[in-house]
Amino acid sequence: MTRLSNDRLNALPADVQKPDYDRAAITPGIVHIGIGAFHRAHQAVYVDDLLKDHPDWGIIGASLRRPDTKDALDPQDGLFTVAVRDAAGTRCRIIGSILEVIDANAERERLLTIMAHPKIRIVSLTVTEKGYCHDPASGELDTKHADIVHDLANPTAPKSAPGLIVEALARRQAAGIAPFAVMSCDNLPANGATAKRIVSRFAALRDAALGRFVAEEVAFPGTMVDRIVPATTDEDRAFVAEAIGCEDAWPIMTEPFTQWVIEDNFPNGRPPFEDAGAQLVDDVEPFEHMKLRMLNGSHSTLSYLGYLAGFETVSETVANPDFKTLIHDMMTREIMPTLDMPGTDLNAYRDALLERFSNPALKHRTWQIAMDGSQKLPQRLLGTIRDRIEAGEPRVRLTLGVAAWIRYASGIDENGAEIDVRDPLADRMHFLGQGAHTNPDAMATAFLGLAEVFGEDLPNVASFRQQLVTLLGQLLHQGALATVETVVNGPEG
Ligand code: CS2
Repeated sequence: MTRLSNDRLNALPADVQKPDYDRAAITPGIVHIGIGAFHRAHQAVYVDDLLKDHPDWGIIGASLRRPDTKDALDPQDGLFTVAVRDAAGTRCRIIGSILEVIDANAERERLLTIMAHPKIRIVSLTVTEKGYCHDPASGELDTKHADIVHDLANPTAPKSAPGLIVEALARRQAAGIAPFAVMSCDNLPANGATAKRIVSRFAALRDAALGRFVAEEVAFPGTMVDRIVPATTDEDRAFVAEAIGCEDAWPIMTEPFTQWVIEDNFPNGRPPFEDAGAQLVDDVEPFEHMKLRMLNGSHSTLSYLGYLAGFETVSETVANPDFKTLIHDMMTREIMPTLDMPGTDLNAYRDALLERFSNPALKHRTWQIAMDGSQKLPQRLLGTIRDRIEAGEPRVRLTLGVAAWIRYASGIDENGAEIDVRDPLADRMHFLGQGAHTNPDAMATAFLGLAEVFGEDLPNVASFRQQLVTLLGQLLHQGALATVETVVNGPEG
């Protein structure tokens, strides 16, 4: 079968949407680091909508870890399919906004040269939580992180996202070129401020004046990003090939819903993202808070409990009435009271989330969401738990989410089989869980000792610890299905 490429665009079936602009006329304005599935279903689509009228905002993508996206997209002239799925069917659209993908490991110098070019006015990021090389509990740069140690020793040939950004900014400063804005699109709390703290600290460790320059002169607009994007399977590839009449090595499968809230802080210019449906606001933090706690907090809870209960996907998990009730009540009774969102109908937001989780056409695996829990838990569940503790309010469902993570991260499932735990702390957590499956107290104590997850405060809150041990005991002795049933029908708190 022929491969998707510029030459194929005119031969696509009529129901497949394709770029409405001349790709040859597009020039780059954005470098995006972390060119994974999420970026391609989200920011790349918004930009694609704008290029007809704003052709100087094309995207150059970079991957820091693996060359697999480049390998897939190079033979396709950077084109790929976004397939939007729901119960009504699948709609395919070809996206042309990514002009090129650079493998940072193979072409680091060229990537830095491009990032330092005056035409690049935004460097955006989806490098996932762990790409920030930070301590998730405190949000500070982890100066002992292997990549940071490497980049401080080799500042002109950096490997990490903070290292690349600072080197490119230093080159621009030396050449008298205005800095680009650094736009984090990751699910981190206050992602703009967090990126700024991490990147300026790295710069200061290189050189105090460079640190001041980054802290004072570089804009780090915060964003809230939202679209559910399950990993692509071979079945999806075959489906898309049939629909578009040619082969796409890496189509992206996603849901109809998409949301992007952006702090309007781009001194060096930006495309009119609002024309493509983004919301430009002065303060993005309340939106981030809402999304991280409501959507991602529920997602993580469903993924650990669902996986343990033997459910493969999120939609299968919420098809179980007890799991759905658990999440509904967790949002309503334990999360929503911690949010300050005047003018937003949180009940409607919750109902829309439950609807999205139920989308039967999306095969979003619980195992996929379960990845990197040590990096995700602080902003998804633990911040909410802290607020509930402070308010003296019940939090049993949130704590069950944490207990399920511990149960999962210990690496053995309910049938005694090994779990493929993907997490920067996987080895340490496996060690902590070993032999502790009959002793919830010992297991909770061991995990609560992970200061980069729980901080110094939570392990000392006796009521939290106690409830965690009880729930972990139930998970270990009765299993996830029975535990969820007990919590859903049990007394509050
Ligand atoms: C998910 C997110 O994998 C995960 O951890 O919770 O990727 C989620 O699908 C997105 O944040 C939705 O916007």
